[in-house]
Amino acid sequence: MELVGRPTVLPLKKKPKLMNASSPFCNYEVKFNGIVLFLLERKMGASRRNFLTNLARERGFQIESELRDCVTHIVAENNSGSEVLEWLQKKQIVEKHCEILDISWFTECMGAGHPVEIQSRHHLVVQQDCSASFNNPLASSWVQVSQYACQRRTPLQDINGIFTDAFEILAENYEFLENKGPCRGFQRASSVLKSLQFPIATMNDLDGLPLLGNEMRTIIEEILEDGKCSRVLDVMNGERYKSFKLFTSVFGVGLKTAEKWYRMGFKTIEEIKSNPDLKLTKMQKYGFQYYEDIGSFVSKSEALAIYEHVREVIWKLVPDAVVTLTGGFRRGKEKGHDVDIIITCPREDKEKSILHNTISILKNQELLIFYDIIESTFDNKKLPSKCVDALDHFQKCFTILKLQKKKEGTMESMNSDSKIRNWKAVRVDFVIPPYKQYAYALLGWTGSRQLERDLRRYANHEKNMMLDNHGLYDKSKNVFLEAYTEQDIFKHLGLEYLEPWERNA
Ligand code: DCT
Ligand code: MG
Repeated sequence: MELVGRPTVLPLKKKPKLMNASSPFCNYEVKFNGIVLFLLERKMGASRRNFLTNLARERGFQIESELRDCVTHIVAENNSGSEVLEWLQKKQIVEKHCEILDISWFTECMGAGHPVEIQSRHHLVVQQDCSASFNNPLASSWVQVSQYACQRRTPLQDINGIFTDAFEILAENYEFLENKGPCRGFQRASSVLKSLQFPIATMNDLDGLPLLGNEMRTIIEEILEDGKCSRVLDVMNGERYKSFKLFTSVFGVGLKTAEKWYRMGFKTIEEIKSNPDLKLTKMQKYGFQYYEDIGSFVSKSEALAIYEHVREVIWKLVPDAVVTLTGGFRRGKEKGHDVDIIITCPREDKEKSILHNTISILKNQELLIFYDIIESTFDNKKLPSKCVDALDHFQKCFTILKLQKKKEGTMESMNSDSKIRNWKAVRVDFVIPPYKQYAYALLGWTGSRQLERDLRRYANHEKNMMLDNHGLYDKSKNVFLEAYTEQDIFKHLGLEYLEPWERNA
């Protein structure tokens, strides 16, 4: 049985069966128009309700003693959102567009002497049995929290960051230990919390949420009580975690190299950089040389400046080329660790020459610090990969480009070396799919990684299909499904479309 946890702002459907009169006996001065309160007597008791009613009226709030049409805010004490709903249902009230709020909002209003802004913590949360939602007209518009990120809308703003940060540190630690199972478990749990539109304030708020096992609940409970989790702090202070975090922050350094350097006893970037015996790849050499630039975030305006420059270069070569800024910036992020650009052309095979020509122009413009071209091994007859993390086979290029600074000294977090130069080294990735695969490549490169994994899992487990960055294969019909837009792909999968900024899973 899946349960639902949502705050209560109720757009309830169907015809109203409310009392029609609108405050005919309002014999006190109303100071705040447009706000009409109703205090629920249930669990509050008649005498406290009377007392609070008089108090609010003295302060100029309109309070109705019956649930009339004009009521805009229902305030309850010691009730959950579900209990209030049940009460409304019993009263056969099937339509009411109003806020259902906890007494804390009312108390804050009384303290302030005026209506205070409603925060998500003021909303009462509903735990709703989904099987009941079919019979329950109040709940029919509510969506169950799915175990798949592609069935959840996940905006950029994460109001449960205190929990998701903790889960992500634990996931990362398991990744460093190459222990995939618990790593995925924490990543998925974090992703579920990221999709919530209310902050977790009590353990009851977790009721019905998928993928939150006892281990996760214990951590949430500890954070709710202490504001921190000792297990997470221990991980963060662990030597292995600290070293892996540091080493993998260098461009070109993966888990294997990090493991090697950790075993060799290195602790700092300087130690590695200055050790003549270490054989570094070209990528790693540049990674160390521009460590500070690359390690400082790329801002959205920097990403746009690079994207627009590259697009101009490409359009001079191929005027009808499609050039799209993708990755985190397409999802609305304000900063990222790199710039992801996807390039194609509607004219068949015309995309094939774009990358090499673009690279030579960037070289001539002296903007190219480093590049590594990976040629395409894409085969359009091959079935999509079964592995949810499989990389694609399109032609691509990993680069470090020089981004000209607009004004001297405008960039923050520059080291002394980069203060003298008028450019910043930025990581830029290019991927060049054929036009027929563009929509799949765009969906894949827009991310987030968790969303991509869940799209693939969903296709496989729920639709008997195989999805990757190259295409979607329907195993029941033995056909590849064509798609020219991301909307086409969501439609093939029977999913509601998610805008890029709703994919921050
Ligand atoms: N991706 C992919 N294959 C790769 C690398 C990435 O399909 N070889 C996908 C997953 C997410 C997306 O492309 C962009 O990758 P990143 O740049 O790593 O992620 P991001 O969301 O852009 O994060 P950041 O803002 O830190 O760059
Ligand atoms: Mg990126």
